[in-house]
Amino acid sequence: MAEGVNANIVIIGCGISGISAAHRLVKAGFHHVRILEATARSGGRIKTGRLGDNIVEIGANWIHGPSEENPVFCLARQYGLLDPEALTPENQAMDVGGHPPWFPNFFSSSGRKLSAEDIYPAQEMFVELLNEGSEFQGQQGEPWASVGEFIRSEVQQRAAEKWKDVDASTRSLRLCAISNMLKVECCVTGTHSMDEVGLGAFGLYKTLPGLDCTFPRGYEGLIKNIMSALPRGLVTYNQPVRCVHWSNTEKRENPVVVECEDGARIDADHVIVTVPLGYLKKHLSTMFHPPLPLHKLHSVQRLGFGTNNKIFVEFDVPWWDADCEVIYLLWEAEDGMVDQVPDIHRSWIKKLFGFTVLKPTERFGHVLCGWIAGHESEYMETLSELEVTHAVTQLIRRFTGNPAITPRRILRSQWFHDLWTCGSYSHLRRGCSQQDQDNLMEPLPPKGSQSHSLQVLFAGEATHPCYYSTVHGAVLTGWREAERLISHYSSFSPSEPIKSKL
Ligand code: 6YU
Repeated sequence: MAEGVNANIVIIGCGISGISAAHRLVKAGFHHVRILEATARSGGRIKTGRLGDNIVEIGANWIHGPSEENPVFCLARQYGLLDPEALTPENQAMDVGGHPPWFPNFFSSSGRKLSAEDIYPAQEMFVELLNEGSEFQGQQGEPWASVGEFIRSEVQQRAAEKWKDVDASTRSLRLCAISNMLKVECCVTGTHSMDEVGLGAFGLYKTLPGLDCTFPRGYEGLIKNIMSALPRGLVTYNQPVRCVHWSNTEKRENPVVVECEDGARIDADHVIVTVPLGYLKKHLSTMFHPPLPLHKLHSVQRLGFGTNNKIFVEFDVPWWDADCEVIYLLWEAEDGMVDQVPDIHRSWIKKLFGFTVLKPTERFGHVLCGWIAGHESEYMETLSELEVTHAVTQLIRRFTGNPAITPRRILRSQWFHDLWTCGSYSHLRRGCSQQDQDNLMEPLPPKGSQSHSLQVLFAGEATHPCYYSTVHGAVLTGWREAERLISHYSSFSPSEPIKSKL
């Protein structure tokens, strides 16, 4: 380990995974750790913004499953960043399987407020199917390739049986609700359509107990607190990396050279790559020299990375119930269990499943967060703020039947067009397996090479085997790769050809 502490370690990306890796390495005594970050800020997809006087989260929103096993919860508690309710044993013990029991309001496209009792049987069936869909993991021969196809086929059969005595209009409404829930799931999973999400691997994603909670003063507080323990100057901002030059053979001097956009070349013993999978997919042909081994390259291409965006909308007065936590918008013609719109340019807004209500009202005023995933969401990003405001206003007027409702202001995220993210988060696309995740996280040079020098390591949310797409997953991958280096040097014998350098 004594020699290891002098190893030059470059981390690409100052999101939570890069910061977590740096933190662990610095704590373990490594002196030469630096982070190269493309943008002018730390945090990556953790990004707190403002809508008027309100704090809003442009990126990550919740701690999913805030309980003892969740490192984000433990850090946030340690730094005093959470409300007292989130810390209670009751909150930590609530196991909701990733679907918090929020109190809903339902509206239909003909301007009616719907009775929740009419919709509940559809919700119940949908959640049951999501749970069943998770059980094919590890078994051979799932009945359908995708979660979307599985849900549609099962709902068709079960509805014919269970809802046979229900009147036609209620049955049709429930099928519209299934369309709406598929759109919700597109947001949760970060995909264009649930038909793109593999059924066989769906169960790989694991939830933790604890009722999801937020950071009352913003998620970026977590970043600031972890960063404050790192040496000053450890991060170089506005320093995008263009290419990582690695070597398939053992080299004594400068095993890796990191080439930056501005032409700077930085020597390193080890590089930890934490760029988002979306960025990696887009720059796959230029980011590594030599190119990634084929098995790794194919896995990067196979794994899914989609878009989920938010549209915050502020009102002078609420048009939803005081206890409402989520608003679902059901299109009455959508009884075909669809989660994609036929003509994106004309009807992209139909993909927005509805809104979550920012609580508590005393803190936020009357602010809703609209959710929209997929290509419709990517198209929304290309429109002006005025066009988005117009579309959202028309939508709300139509669903409430109130032509006077006018938002005070809006703010939307644009993750697909973010140059350094290229989407929102990862999922296991149809055809993917655990092997693809293993390939993605495997260091370079790969297994079977002459060299075991851990030149390039891979962290970031997409590399976590069961908490991908989350902040806690990203933290754990940063720690994992830091530990990989720490144990590499702990087991290091002085005769091995690893050099040290200042
Ligand atoms: C969570 C939540 N949440 C909403 C939205 C988004 C995400 N997530 P980073 O990208 O942070 O860092 C990489 C850095 O690299 C970055 O700074 C770049 O600028 C830099 N970089 C890139 N290229 C570079 C180059 N060439 N050179 C140098 N630097 C470069 N997670 O826990 N709770 O509520 C949400 C949500 C709109 C966009 C989220 C949420 C995801 C997290 O934000 C994300 O995982 C981490 O922040 C990633 O950190 P990182 O370090 O890896 O990358 C079955 C099944 C279902 C599965 N899904 C269920 C879970 C649902 C996920 N939840 C999502 C929901 C919301 C609302």
